[in-house]
Amino acid sequence: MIKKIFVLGIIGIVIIASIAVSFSTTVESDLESTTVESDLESTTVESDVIMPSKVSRPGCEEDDRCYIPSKISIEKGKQVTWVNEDSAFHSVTSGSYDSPTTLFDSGHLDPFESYSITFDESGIFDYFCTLHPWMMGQVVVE
Ligand SMILES: [Cu+2]
Repeated sequence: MIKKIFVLGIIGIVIIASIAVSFSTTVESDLESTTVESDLESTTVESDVIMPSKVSRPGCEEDDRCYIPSKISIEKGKQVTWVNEDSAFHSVTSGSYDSPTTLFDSGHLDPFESYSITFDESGIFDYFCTLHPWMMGQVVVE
């Protein structure tokens, strides 16, 4: 009799343990799926200006499409976000290739990397890509 109770007890523990294990895996997989979702959200950065594909070769300057749009007008205090949609590195660097300034410099942006700056002063800000001198753009802050 005691042996029977003991065996039943063990079976009970095994059942409870397996329920607990399956419950915890459910929780884990839920956590994983939420992580994946938030990763997807973080990759969709809202861009104001993009570097389109194939601008690492000269030619885009002919129809002003190295940065799209190549000229953007914003209000003072607003932010501009650039997204590199090309498969090559690019930069957003203040000034021009012949006379760069130290106002801002994104450094080399990886494909699909973004860069944002808030403009607190009005003015016309030229910028270019340090890797591709023909890539030029302008931010007009009003
Ligand atoms: Cu470039």
